[in-house]
Order: sequence, then structure tokens, then C-alpha cells
Amino acid sequence: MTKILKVKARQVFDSRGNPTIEAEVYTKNNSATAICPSGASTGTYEAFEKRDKNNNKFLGKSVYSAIKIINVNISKRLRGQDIHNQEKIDALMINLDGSRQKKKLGANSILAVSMAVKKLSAKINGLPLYKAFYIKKNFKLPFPLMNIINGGAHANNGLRIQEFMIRPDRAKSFSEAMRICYLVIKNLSILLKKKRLSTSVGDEGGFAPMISNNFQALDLIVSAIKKSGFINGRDVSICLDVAANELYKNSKYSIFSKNYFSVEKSIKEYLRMIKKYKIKSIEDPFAENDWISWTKFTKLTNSLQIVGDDLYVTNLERLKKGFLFLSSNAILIKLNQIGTVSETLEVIKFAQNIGYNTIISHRSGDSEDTFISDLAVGTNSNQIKTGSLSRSERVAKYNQLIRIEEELGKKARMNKIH
Ligand code: 2PG
Ligand code: MG
Repeated sequence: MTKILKVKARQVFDSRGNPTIEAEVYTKNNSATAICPSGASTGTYEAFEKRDKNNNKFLGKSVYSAIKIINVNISKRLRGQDIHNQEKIDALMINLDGSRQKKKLGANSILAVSMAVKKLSAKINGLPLYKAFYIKKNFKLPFPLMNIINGGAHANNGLRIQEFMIRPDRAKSFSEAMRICYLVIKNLSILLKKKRLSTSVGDEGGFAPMISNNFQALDLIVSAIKKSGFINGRDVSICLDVAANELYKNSKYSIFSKNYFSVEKSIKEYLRMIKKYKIKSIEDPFAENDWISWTKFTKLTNSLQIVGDDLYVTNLERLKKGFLFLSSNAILIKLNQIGTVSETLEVIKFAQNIGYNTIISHRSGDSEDTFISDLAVGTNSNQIKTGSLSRSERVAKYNQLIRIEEELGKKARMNKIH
């Protein structure tokens, strides 16, 4: 047993320049830090992010009250607890909060501490972080879902769909996966320049050219894949995050144009688009409460990966509902949607038991913290979604996976996508 001495927090900044929390947990001889990320297209059922709404110093975005909660309440509650008992520590914080969506302490306060506890426990045990989760051997590397064109809430170009991603399905190693994505991104950059479109990037490091038509973005990606010498749908697959919560009004969707279509018409358009562009994965094709449309769509598209993000918000109860309704076959995992490491692991395990793909994800407001790279390997998650090959907060996650692959040496294997 190694006792926690104290917990301390500070206000730092995320990749959008907004304030966020860094927590530092101390034992007698050691300490570890973790930084909480923050989303832009958030689900209604996500755990609560505490900000100083009435303090104008940072336009209502500072996190001073959350930091005070860590330094006073959480620190006092965790003092003397065994750093290696993650579940108990998380339970203590959950009980100290006592509300359904962690509204009292804020999920950002709780999560920053929870992640730092996990890191410090691994450090004291002399383990790399990825070895401190429930997978103990035969570690596998996740396939990257690289978001190479940004739209929706992550850019101001008018693109309806939020994320246009590529996945190097035939990569034999993580380093090879990176090389494939690198080539497609560089060729996409050349194509954009040729068309006199901007190569500046959005919040997740993907290009954010001033185009507003989904099909134009898809055509550009298909050309970039081809120009790189790969075959779309075989070597490299196109995957999307529609983030349909943002495109939903009065039971209708504005996914394919500014006009709102019925669910039937939207499904028809989806099917056409999937066929034409050989799309392999779609995240949040419908809104978070539109369970019926999810089920309809999942029934119609057998080989497509359908990912619930805002639908599940890394919440076990919502995932169980999705399982009963046959809503999807994959789940996006974001630690700050639920607020503790233990609850996140519980959701991942349940999802894997019911045969869902688990995709570990960054947030659009992220930091240099690479916790999610280790989480992906340590939970046998077969994909990771962490932006493009640009912006250091995104690249940092990929670089950490490269280090893990190197450390595993000959034992390193890519995971399987099913
Ligand atoms: C998403 C995420 C991450 P945000 O919708 O999947 O890409 O975006 O963090 O803004 O919710
Ligand atoms: Mg999403």
C-alpha cells in the first residue's frame, strides 16, 4: 500500500486555448499529473464540465472553482487512500459528488484526478501505463482513425459532416499505418493547393478548406488515396463522424444539404453515399434520442461499422439500452463523458463482451497528455481516433503509440477490425 499524500490542481490551457485542469497527485516520494480534455459537439447526457460561468476573467471559461474543489474537498477525501486502489478512489469521488452527472464537483475535476491516480500507480509499480490496465500480455496496437478533413463544429467552412477520416485497414504495423496516413494527407494537401483551397487546419488538425459540400470533401479524399497508390475501401477506408445531434431539428436532418430531410430520405442518401465512396464506418449518423432511426439503419447496413458517441456518452446504462435496441456495433470511448477511469473501463469491458468495437477517442479540445494512447493498448481497443497528423496535441498520441510499438518489439501486433 502506498498512501496518497495530497492532490493539487492548476489551471492550464487546452489546444483551443481554453482553460482546463491539470491535477497532480502526490505520495511521499512520487507524483504524477494528468490534464482533462474538453469537447465542442457534446452530448446532452455527458457528465458535467464545471466552469466559472459567472467569472468574466476568461469569458466564463475559467476552472478556478473546480480547482478549489480538487485542492480542498477531493484532496482531503483522498488523503491516506491506497494509490493502487483505483476503484475505491473513483468511488469515493463519485460519492463525494453524489449527483447523476457529476454536477457538484464537475467531471473535469474528478477525471483529472482519476487519470493522475492511474498514472502514479503505474509509475510506482514500475509499469508503463499501457501495462496497468486489464490486458496483461499479447498487447495489440489500435488502427488509427485519422480525421483529415474537419467540418461541423470543428471548423468554420460550412461542411455539414464534422469529421472525414481515413483508416489504413491493411497496415501490418502501427508504423506502417502512420506511413500510409502520412502519404494520403500529403497528397491531399497537394490536391487542395492545386484547387487553390486552403490547407490550414481545424480543431483536430485535419484540413478545413472552404468547401461546404460533403461530396466534394469525399471526392478529394478518394483522389488523395488513389494518388498515394492505395485502393479506397481496401488499403484505406473512409470513415465519418456525422455528429448528427448538430444537424437535427423537428425529427429531420440536414446532413446532406442545408435543407432538412426526413429520416427515410436521409437513410436513402446515406446508403447511396456508403456505396459510392465505400465508406466503412459512420459515427453518430442520427441524434442522441432518435433510437428508432439507429436501429433501422443498423439493420440495413450489415458490414458497416456504426459508432455511438453522443448516443452512449461512455455511459453503461445507455450502452445497455443500445444493446437491447440493436442500435450500433461500436462505441466511442471518451473518459470525460463519464468522468472516471474505473467507469470508463467498465464500459469498455461490457462493450467488448457484447462484441462491439471499442474506439478510444480524444476531444476536440485536447492537450499534450497521451493517456488515451496507453488506454487503447491496455484495453485491447481496436481503433483510436485522435485527429490528423498535425497539431502537437494530436501527434503526441500517435508518437506515444510508436513508442509503445517499439517497446513491444517483435511481440507487437496490430489489432483486428471486425
Ligand atoms: C467527437 C469529438 C471528437 P468533440 O464528436 O467525436 O472528435 O468531438 O470533442 O467536439 O465532442
Ligand atoms: Mg463524435
